Amino acid sequence: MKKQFATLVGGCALLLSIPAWAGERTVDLKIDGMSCAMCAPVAKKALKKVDGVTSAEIEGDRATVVVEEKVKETDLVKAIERAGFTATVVN
Ligand SMILES: [Cu+2]
Repeated sequence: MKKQFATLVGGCALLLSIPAWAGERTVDLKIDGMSCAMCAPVAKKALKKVDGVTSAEIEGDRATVVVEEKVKETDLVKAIERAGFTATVVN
């Protein structure tokens, strides 16, 4: 019985890690100006610093950012620009 409960909790944690739950949405950005391997972590850090950003993943020149409802696309673009890159919203 105890073991079953643990499995259930584990399952819930997994569900919560899926971005598309209430009050949040995913914003895809195309980032220009990332010229070396160190750029992606810098851009990722900049995105994560924005208030209301739940997660930011960068792959190639694309960033997938999970944000709370209050976050505007322009907030993300500005954060990227402050970090020295340019960003365009893809979706
Ligand atoms: Cu770089």
